[in-house]
Amino acid sequence: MSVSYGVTDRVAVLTVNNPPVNALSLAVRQGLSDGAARAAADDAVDAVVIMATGRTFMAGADIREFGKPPVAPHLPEVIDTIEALEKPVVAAIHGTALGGGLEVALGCHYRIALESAKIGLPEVKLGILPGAGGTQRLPRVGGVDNALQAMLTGRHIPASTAATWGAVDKVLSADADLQAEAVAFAKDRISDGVRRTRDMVLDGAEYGAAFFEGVRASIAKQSRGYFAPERIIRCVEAAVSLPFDDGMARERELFAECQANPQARALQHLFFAERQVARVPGVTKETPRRDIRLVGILGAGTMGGGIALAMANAGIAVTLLDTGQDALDRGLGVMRGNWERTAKKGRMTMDDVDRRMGLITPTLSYDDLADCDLIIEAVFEKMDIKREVFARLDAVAKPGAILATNTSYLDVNDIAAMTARPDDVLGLHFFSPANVMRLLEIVRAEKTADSVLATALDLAKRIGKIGVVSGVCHGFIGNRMLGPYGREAMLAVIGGTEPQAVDKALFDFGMPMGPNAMSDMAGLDVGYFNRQSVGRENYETSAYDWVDRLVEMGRKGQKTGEGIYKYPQDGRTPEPDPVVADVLDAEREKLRIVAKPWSAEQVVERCMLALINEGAKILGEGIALRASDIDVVYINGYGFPPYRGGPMHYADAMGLPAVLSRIKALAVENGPRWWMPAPLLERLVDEGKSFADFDRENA
Ligand code: 3H9
Repeated sequence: MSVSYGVTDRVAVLTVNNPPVNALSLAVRQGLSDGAARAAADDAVDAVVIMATGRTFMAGADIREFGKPPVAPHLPEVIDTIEALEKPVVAAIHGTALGGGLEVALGCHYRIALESAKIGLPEVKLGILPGAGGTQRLPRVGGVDNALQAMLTGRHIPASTAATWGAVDKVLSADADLQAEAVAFAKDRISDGVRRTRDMVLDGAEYGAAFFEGVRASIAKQSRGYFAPERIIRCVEAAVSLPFDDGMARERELFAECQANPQARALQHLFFAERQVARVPGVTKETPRRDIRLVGILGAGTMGGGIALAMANAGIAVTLLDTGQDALDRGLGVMRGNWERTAKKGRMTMDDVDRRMGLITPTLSYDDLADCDLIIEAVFEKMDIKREVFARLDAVAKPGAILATNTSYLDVNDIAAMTARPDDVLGLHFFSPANVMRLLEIVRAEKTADSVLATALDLAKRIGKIGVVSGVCHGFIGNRMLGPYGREAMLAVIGGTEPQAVDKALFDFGMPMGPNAMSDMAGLDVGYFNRQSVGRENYETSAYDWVDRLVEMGRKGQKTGEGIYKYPQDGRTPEPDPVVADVLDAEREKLRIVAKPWSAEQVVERCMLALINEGAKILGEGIALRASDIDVVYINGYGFPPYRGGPMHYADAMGLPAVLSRIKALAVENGPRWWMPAPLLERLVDEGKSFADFDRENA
């Protein structure tokens, strides 16, 4: 039974039971509808409570039903039936009342919630909008500004905050008996009668065109490229200017527009992709985990310091080792500064800052790492140094400690072989700034034990990261794909496209910044040294020789004030530099290249096809477990626009036959060296399949 019906003290209690999150599947909608009708007709009932069992109130519509033909009763009708009851209806909320779940609660006449509960309308994250009255009812009960904030950010709002908005009538202590309290509350409402949200009148006078223009301006930056936010604003414009039923009709129309937009499919793909990453062969609930209480970090620089911040933010104690007192002091100073800035913004107290600093113990001695459960090295990216570090760690670490390298490119099998315990070794590749970026690539080496991998996956969750497992290869999933993408961008420049035009094309596609600006930010010398170490025969020299000239001129990017761009204003805002144009001209002459600018479409197409083809190779080689894992990596680590679903979903949306035929055409135009189609891509096209099919078949 998805919804049970019981009567206590003349109050009907409808209890939803649809684990794991009580999504509003067809059976639940039917159950609620039937339950409401039964309560209406039941002479032994004067009031109604709607609640849910398990870990949460209803967390929304069943996302798995999206894209399938809708089956009645539809959620808006179910909610109308509940709201129309002549007996007071109380929603009793625990866990999270999200999306359609909150919309059910808003259709009830009253709402009570445990202190630990949260409410929210996170549809925007799925590329849609609240489509069961949320856009019309939340502004009425919670205020227009609050409702807009909730719907545009998708944030979860604590019950106590929702109570200050008027969206929750009573907050109960977290350990209260919710059902008993709800029944008592409902009985007390019998004399008050029903209170229908649809009948609440919104005073539209305050909310004219200027107000909504202000809202649009305030979200312009974070919602760049997204389809749903503008439609949410239009729904709220309707809420303040139209009668309830007309507002509902407008919501229906705009909801359908969102559902039909490819962004909805992309974002819903991402929702499930982010939940798939934790499914890893060899790791089950039963796989033993190791206890991580104390983490050792080698290197107090930007990366080590960022990892230490991430650990301490999650309440995990850290022993931070560096080779000199100055480096340690500098690192600790940067960390304190980081937290103090957060405190100044009001997001933590100075006591929190002190508490977190108290979790970090600096040291200059390897011996102090002896108690650590996990040790992560973030030292200079050179194999000789890593080898030495791991040999020393092997000597001091306690038995069972996990040894991790934060290398971005180096062979984790080789690093593991430096120890007598390769099964305890893995890669934990954080992205800078490590306390901010959500991605953590977890590199499973040949001998990494399942328990080590399982522990790393759990730890990722504990520190608020999304952990994606990668096999061993040069650059793992993300940086390996970045290579061909960057190559095409740099070829566009030497081919005659201005750096700012290349950057604009990819920015307009939805990337947070273009590859030239990104290279300047990361430091042009990083790639320079990497190219020197791999050797000229292993990369497309014409793409990068002009960049190497800049580095040799001392132009290393933002840190030297000049790189591909110059930065005279504030050290961060790029401006084109005629000196670079001269360098490019000289290089073109040397290479006998006649400058012919690429169009924006050409830039985007070649960069994306390069990314997709490399992704397909990574998938075919088994470095990534799923195409959707690659999407999660690229969105969370490299700023790929979430509303395009990641490079592999983007390829599926283009159609793999079209992708393959363009790659083959580029191989003809430019030679096969960089454009050999990935064998997996060819196979999938032969079989008439997509990357999503590949994932389904390999699940
Ligand atoms: C909506 O309501 C539209 C309406 O306005 C209009 C209708 C007309 N459906 O996240 P977890 C699965 S749109 C189906 O790991 P947690 C999830 O895939 C919806 N399945 O747990 C996973 O499955 P598996 C608006 C769902 O404790 C399992 O449940 N609502 C749904 O970390 C556990 O999930 C939302 O966007 C769903 N709605 O977090 C809320 N939700 O085990 C989406 C979850 O097979 N949900 N699953 O991998 C969440 O934000 C989190 O799941 C929640 C729990 C916070 C509830």
